[in-house]
Amino acid sequence: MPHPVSRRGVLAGGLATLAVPAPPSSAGPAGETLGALATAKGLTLGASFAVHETDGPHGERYAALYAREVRSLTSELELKLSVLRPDPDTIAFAPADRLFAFAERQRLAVRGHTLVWNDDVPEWFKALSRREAGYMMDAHIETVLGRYQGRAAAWDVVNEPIAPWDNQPGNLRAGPFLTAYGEDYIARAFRLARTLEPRAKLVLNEAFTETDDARGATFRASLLALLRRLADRGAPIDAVGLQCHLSSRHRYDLPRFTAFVEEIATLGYDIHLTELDCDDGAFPRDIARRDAAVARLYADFLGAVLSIRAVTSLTFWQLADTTSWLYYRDLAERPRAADRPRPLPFDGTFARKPAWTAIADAIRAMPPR
Ligand code: 9MR
Repeated sequence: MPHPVSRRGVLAGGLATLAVPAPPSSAGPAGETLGALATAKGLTLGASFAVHETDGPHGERYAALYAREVRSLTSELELKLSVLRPDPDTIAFAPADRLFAFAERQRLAVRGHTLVWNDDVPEWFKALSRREAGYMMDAHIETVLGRYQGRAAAWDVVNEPIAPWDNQPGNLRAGPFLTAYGEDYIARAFRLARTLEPRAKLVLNEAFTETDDARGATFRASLLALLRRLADRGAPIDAVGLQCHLSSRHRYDLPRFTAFVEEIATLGYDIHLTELDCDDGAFPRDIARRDAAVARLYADFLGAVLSIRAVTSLTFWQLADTTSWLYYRDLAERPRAADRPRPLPFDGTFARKPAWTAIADAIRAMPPR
């Protein structure tokens, strides 16, 4: 998927230590945070976090929002191959080191994202021979897990293995890892990860399974078939991550989607909702109506999916509208637009939106884990 250069450029920031101020009054009564509500039900609640955001003008408020509202951080950029390995001779650990340090200071868990993804691969890596790419996959997993051993609660070991448009057997995504080892790259990555991380939850993370259309149906069927093949081979996978980038442009059949989630659960996996947000581009322009429509989609979706006890973790893709990938993408594509995406539970001033209330209500209503 595309990534605005502007976000990359700022990743090289220094090792600033952040003093996190007391929560602002908008935090509401003590304990009234999404993280606390979820913890009381046995659900881990988190959000993706981009450490360079803490260097911006809103850095302290951004850090405070995370420290207060969530229990877990997913690295949005810091552990990706393109960030960690900008060229063959460099391993750029500084951004990920900062992220782990922040999480540990705030006593937040980390979801490491991601070790093996046939996308967002740097150009030099794409030029490797098959053998070299295979060697590098193994070395990358060993290097990254070796450095952060025992410090992440979960790892998205393999991200987005399915891509029907690549026309590969099993609808697998093409790329250097598939080329190097064939489908076995997936089981191999998990086996290797398990040797270094005996306790962390090892996750296979996938996109596009949610919608009620041909693409959603293909992703659901392909993922279930892949999970069965991986189970047959004894791949040490603990949980399946469903990204859940919801959109105003798509239709959802929630009974059908929850039946699919139940089927994953019956295969013996936990389910992590890993990247929840809502692209509101096709909702009404009026902000009150738009926010209400986003809140309704969150309420309907979470009301259905959180009823399944095998869903043990819920992560938003960022928390505030103005740090969302959708916001940055819109800024790049429509620099002069007056309206911007509002996909998340907090607005650009980090105040709660109706979506926050809808999410809180869904967590209050769900059965405990
Ligand atoms: O939000 C992320 C964006 O800032 C990056 O530029 C992009 C490429 O690394 O990845 C985005 O996050 C993606 C995630 O890693 C995998 N699922 C889809 C997410 C949104 O594109």
